[in-house]
Amino acid sequence: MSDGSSFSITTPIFYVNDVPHIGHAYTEVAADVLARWHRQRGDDTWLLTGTDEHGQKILRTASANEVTPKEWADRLVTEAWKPLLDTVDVANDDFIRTTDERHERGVTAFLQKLYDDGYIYAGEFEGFYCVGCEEYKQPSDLVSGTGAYEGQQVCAIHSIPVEVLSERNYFFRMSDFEQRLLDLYESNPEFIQPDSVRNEIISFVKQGLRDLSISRSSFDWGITIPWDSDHVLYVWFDALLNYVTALGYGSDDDEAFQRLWPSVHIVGKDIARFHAVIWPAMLMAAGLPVPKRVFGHGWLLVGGEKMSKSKLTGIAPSEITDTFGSDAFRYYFLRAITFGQDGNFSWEDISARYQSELANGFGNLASRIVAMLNRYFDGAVPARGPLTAADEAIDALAKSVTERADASIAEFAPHDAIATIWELVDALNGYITEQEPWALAKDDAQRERLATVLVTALRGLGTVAVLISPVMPKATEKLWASIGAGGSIAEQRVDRAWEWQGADTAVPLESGLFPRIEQVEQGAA
Ligand code: ME8
Repeated sequence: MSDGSSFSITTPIFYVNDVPHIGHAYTEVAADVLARWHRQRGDDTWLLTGTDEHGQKILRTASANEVTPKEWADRLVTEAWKPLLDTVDVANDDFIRTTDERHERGVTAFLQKLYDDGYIYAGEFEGFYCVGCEEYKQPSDLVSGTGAYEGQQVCAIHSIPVEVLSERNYFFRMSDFEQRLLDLYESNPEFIQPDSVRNEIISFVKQGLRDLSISRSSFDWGITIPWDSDHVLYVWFDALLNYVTALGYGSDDDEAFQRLWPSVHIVGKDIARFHAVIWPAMLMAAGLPVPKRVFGHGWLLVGGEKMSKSKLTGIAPSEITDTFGSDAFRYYFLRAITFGQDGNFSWEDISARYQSELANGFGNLASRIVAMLNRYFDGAVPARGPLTAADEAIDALAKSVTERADASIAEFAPHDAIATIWELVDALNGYITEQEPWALAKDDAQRERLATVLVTALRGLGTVAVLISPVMPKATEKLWASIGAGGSIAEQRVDRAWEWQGADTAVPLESGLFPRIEQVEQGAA
């Protein structure tokens, strides 16, 4: 990608029935790191997130709390979901709520178009529904219940009985799109990633698609079907449309839609099917372009099980950021887990990585270089003399790390990008140990060599700072000010990170980049 490409990326919009846990924060952070990286390579970047507020799950939670569903949603958005973005330092460009007027308007226009074009018809629905999943279920999706639900068929995800529905509903002709979807997956292998998710979706569609029930008439918390006010829209049909209504689809001003659609969707693999089957079929029916890509990341596991609030394994993001800070949260989850695979969270692991990779690896490197420039050159950055092979190797590595990290991000592999950046951190630490600037400093005749070593290290450090800034915006901003580089680090080009030549001055870091953690709370370990 070059200057001026557009990179529009989304997170799922989250249900407001409960407060966020680290699984939600993980999705937010992953999308934010990709967005920040693209922004810092000059792409016209747009990060969308938001909340999914209709449907029975939220209606029931609100009733249980004796408030209206809108009051409940307002409370959760204000007190929990928007604050999450600050907690983990997400720089989103927009936040859409499915109760926004702009969303309801766009959804209504979309539905009417599909109805007018014959893609929606009235029929009888009989089958199962899981309110936890907000999903229609096939008998094969159910498992035998245990404990209180012994003898009953329950949802395999929520372990609670499903509801039996028998309603007159409107249906979307999804079965019409079976072959077109298979053609899409075949002709565009990148459309669904990673391959494990892609294979699962392909085999699901190959089993045959049924038409989808898209309306409910037994409750009224949802968007009214424009031609039949007794029905509200099925919550997933409503929610998926957020990705285009946020860009102005169905309004007088759809400039953003024209410029930024299609987007890349980052979702958990649990909801990849909705995004890679129902959503493109809806778009095909409306004659709109399908998403650029659907990336289904893995689950955060706690004690080997998918972490979830309903199973009481949920950990609030602030439990981690209060101890380690938002930068370490972001670094840890993107570094420790291969993006696209499941990963176990443990307090021991985050503590160990914080200490060895952040405090000792990167933090010490930065403090040592800045301190030596101050001690030996009063913070005035000298010019480099002739380069040795060791200096040239550092310069060359900075360039190759920049290029490889950029390529990894383009492939949605932030874990690889970070591991690559750490090659440079480790090489710089090794270089300083080998070059022994403290020994050079004892000999006046080695003044030029000392300058060359420290400035070579400083340049490498600047490259690391720029490259890791989308992951750790706060620590790198502080470092950028200390090495006197000028401007905000968020304005630096990641794809040119290796070109940074060093500044004129370096001022001491007021405190370490990664303060010592005295004791780690192991509450949820
Ligand atoms: O599904 N590990 O919302 P939701 C990793 N409203 N990610 C996790 C996770 C875990 N243990 N648990 C949750 C919905 N997530 C719909 C989406 S989009 C048009 C509508 C993350 O609140 C992951 O991204 O149940 C998952 O897909 C999402 O939260 C589900 O959030």
